[in-house]
Amino acid sequence: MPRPPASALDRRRFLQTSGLLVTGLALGRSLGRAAERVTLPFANGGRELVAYPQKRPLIVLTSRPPQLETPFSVFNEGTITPNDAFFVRYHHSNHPTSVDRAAFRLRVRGKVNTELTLSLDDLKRLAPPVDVVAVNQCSGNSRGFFNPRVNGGQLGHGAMGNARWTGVPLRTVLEKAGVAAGARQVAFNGLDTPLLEATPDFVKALDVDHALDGEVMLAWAMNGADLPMLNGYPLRLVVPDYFGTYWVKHVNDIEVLDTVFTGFWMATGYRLPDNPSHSVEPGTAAKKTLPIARFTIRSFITSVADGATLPADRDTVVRGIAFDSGHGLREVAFSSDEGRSWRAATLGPDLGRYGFREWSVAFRPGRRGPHTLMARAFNRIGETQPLEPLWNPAGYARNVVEPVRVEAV
Ligand SMILES: Nc1nc2c(c(=O)[nH]1)N[C@H]1C(S)=C(S)[C@@H](COP(=O)(O)O)O[C@H]1N2
Ligand SMILES: [Mo]
Repeated sequence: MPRPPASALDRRRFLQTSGLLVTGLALGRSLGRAAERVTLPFANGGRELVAYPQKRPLIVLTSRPPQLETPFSVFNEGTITPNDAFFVRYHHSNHPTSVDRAAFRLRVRGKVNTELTLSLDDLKRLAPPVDVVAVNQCSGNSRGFFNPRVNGGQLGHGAMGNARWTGVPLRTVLEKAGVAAGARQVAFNGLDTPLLEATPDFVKALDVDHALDGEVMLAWAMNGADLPMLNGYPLRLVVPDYFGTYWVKHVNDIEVLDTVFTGFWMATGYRLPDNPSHSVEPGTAAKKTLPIARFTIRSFITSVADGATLPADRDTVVRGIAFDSGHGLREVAFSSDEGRSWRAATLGPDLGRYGFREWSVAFRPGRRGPHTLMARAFNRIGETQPLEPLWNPAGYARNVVEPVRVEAV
């Protein structure tokens, strides 16, 4: 029998495993059977799948704080990631497990002409809601594949997802407050707090021009429903084509600054080598760093898993997804001969330049035996994925072409 844990979220899980809210998974556990498990394809890749509130069973990286990754097969089911399958990342174990919607207030303060305190209804009345389809991806997505390995959560490819976000442009809110002359950055804080006094609160900042670009959004809905609690209910920042670290959840405090923000999660954490490839010689440190910002361009084969068997003399439709840094995809190239020759895949519907784009290609092996499949995306400004991995000490922004080995029979 598990011991009753401290936080409300853990308590709910405790009740689940105690049989009050029995799921198939919990039942399996309470009968002493092994929980559902997966093995990610790197050393120490064994993981448990657990269903948190509002979530289907997801791959657990850590439970305090919750860090859950999406099983990769979900990305083959459609280009929109369902809310109950969307990954979860927290830095603090003190994260909200319930929020009183009516009592929630967003404060806008600092270098503004008028400080604001807005309820969710005030926010919704400010302007007609806007929508954007955008990928949210953790900086450390795919970190487990780094070689040499690096410190940090050893994630597979599941710390990403694509959703339709609904909210109000941040610009509308900042313009209502009136950004004072000389403003440099805008800092964002949410309801979660560190467990230990020594841990710095999770606060992120954007340059004022970026915050006012009309694309950055304060979102209350995801795929047409309220944000799931674990994805930031009731309000989060959406920063299209920027890594997830900027997408502050449960955001309730916005401060306009006339300085560059110096908090830990900007000045020390989430930094990349300051050079054009944002990489260094594997195993070395960077001399100069800068805050991580935009996504690197990526593509994945989703319909065929590494080690799969395919018919040798029939077509198989190989499908996948691709996304870039918001400039728009130009092409996804496909290779079935380890990158010696490439041909263009067919691109699926365009949901906007910030979302996943589906692609597909017909592949007939022609001979029995092993084949290596690869996808490589190109965007409109000529960016593409490297064929050899780039390395940085924090294990961020991986975007190498990921080969899939199949056996034709
Ligand atoms: N309040 C708060 N917001 C946060 C974080 C956090 O720890 N606290 N983590 C950030 C990071 S690093 C990522 S990758 C995304 C993940 O968003 P998700 O949990 O909705 O998938 O949330 C961001 N927003
Ligand atoms: Mo992240």
